Amino acid sequence: MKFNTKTIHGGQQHDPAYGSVMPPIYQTSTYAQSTPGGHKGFEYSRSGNPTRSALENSLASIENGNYGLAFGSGLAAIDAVIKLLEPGDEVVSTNDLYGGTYRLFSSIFKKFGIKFHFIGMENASNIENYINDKTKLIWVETPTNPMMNVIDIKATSEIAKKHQVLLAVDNTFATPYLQQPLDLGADIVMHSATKYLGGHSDLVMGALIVKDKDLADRLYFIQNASGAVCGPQDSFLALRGIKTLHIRMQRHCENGKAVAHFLANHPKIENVYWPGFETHPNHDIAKAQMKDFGGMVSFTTKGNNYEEAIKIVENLKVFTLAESLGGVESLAGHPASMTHASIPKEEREKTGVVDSLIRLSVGIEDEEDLIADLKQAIG
Ligand code: P1T
Repeated sequence: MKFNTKTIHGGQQHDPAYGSVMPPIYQTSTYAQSTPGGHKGFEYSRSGNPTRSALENSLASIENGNYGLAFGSGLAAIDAVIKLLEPGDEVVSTNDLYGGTYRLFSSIFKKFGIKFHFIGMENASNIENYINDKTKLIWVETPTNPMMNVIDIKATSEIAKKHQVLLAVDNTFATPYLQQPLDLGADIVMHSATKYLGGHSDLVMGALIVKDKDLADRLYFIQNASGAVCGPQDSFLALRGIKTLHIRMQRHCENGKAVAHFLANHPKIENVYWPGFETHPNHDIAKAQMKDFGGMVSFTTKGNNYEEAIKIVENLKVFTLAESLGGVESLAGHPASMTHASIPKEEREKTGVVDSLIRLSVGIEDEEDLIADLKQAIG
């Protein structure tokens, strides 16, 4: 089955009871048993729910994995991955990454004795400088949030295999429409399904997808033991969102490209971060591992003026000033004061998250309206 067909049918079957084409929303916490342990595959909805299972099968299918696990948020999914580790273990992580992921690593798991090295991975060979016999995991976000750096997944997976450490890739920005990390050698794919997979800004959810049964069993144990699962209603919505992922992503990419080029030619704009430009430092890697370049674009204004950036995001009318990304509607954010405020100023400025940086999640509206909106807001 090819990708577009998989988004609609992958891992799915019509409901055996009445043949409903979409899985029913099994809004139940528990399931009747004829005798202790005598049930039809489900006993309690933290451990498993048929609507969530339908979603988890779809997730596994679209990422070319064998097992999918759905969580109550993207961070809950990341939390489960780090719980594979023990005190004393070390993680090599991308230095430019979602502020909440940085906060989870540096404020929660550091307390439990796990050490994180936040490093630039634009040149994958740099990763080896931080690997030692305590390293258990490489954590990669690509493209990164918000600087749109691109990391070579295949080269990173070769390093991970050589040192026998796990490689997890946060595929939130790219989605499996653009890149499929498991095929490039990653062990775990993670999503904030809140974003493009859900696609309509109406749910908060996370996902993990793996190929290996033992790893799936260990993650399922954590999912059930820690309990950060998503509910059946949200599972239904995510499943519905995934069915249009391919056509939404196609338009996100077209509009993202138009917006990136408009900004690059604007006299008041300093830098535009988008992997589709030939001048992007890892454009060749993006071209090799991604099908297109996505709908996320970040930029800075000339003079790096905080007040000017704030004025631009306040002036936007079609773009909504809001946290999050990946919905059908265009959103704009100011990472330094919003999504990445939990990273100390000194740290975030090292990776380029300066005061004038604006991040756009380019939606699927008409391109002309988006560009007219940016034009009037930038002035
Ligand atoms: O918000 P949640 O579903 O828990 O997902 C966390 C997360 C993980 N990984 C990436 C790359 C993300 O972008 C996010 C969430 N990001 C935002 C809310 C944001 O506006 O960037």
